[in-house]
Amino acid sequence: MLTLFSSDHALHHPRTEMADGKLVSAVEIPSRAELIVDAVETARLGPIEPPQTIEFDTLTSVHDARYVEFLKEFWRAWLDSGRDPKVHDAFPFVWPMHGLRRITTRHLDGLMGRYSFDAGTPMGPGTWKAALSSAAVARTGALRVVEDQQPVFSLCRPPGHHAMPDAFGGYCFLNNAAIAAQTFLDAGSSRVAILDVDYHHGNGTQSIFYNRRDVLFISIHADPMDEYPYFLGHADELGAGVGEGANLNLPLPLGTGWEDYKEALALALRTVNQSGAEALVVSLGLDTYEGDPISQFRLNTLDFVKMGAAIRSVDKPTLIVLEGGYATDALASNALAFFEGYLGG
Ligand code: OKP
Ligand code: ZN
Repeated sequence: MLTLFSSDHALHHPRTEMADGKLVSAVEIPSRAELIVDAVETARLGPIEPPQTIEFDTLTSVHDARYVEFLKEFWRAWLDSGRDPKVHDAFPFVWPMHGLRRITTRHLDGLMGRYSFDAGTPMGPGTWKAALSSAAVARTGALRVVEDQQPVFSLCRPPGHHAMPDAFGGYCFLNNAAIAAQTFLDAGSSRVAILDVDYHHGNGTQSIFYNRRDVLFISIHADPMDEYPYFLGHADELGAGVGEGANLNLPLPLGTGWEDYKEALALALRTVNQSGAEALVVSLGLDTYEGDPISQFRLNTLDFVKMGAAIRSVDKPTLIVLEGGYATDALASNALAFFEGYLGG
């Protein structure tokens, strides 16, 4: 299996994030991707290649152009506003909600609030370049699936599934899975399914395609009544307009283990199989692991073998896109376990 990877991911290296009323150590850190790429290499899963450059127009096929412009110009604006160039974790802290106006301000704090939805997603000098490389890894992955008619692994970092049409959050800036799905459509697929198995609901991916029929979004995740992102990912969100019926959320209780997880996965896979989709994008989060530091499901390493095997039963051109997973001591083995099951190793 081909893996796409860009070392530019490491240009985004947050040290801290806002949580529990204080700054705590960041968990979405460069070693995540390094551990997985090393494992792919050591296990000889196949070639590891860099992505092609990605066009601005590709980004704006799923994101608002002014939002993408904001991300691109952020660090320059930070410096121009006279702020500390040594700071590398910048956070928004005021948002245009609850009747406040969604205005694009001159002040950078206003701009950051306009284009974000949480305070847990640090931005620094290299964030844009890293996010761009991650999107390119996803896009090139989809192009290679079309070209080679083989499954491909896009080893994306930073992750993407929380990134909204016009807002960053949840460690995500550009929606890699959405860009991949759109790439399949542009290459001729009439319908694409996205299966999101990250522990957290993919609110960004859902939002991007909520009013569309051509992309079916299916997500298995911790119940947002009890878990981030709280304000989206509930079972009654079914899609809207012509997209009604093209969105399926399968929230599960905190503490869920494989016995219950596999039932939800079977339902999700049946839905994918019956959807008429001509390609599949898997948003693969490894944070459903029992030892994940910020998550509360109970899958073990062997369960990832079973998950990989179950997902492989879908007979469609498939791109696997990396999302979350923060247990650095187990990321390599969990990724390899998934691919062992997926590739029938
Ligand atoms: C990104 B992905 C924990 C706060 C949680 C957001 C989690 C984003 C997860 N102290 N903050 O879906 O893995
Ligand atoms: Zn997650």
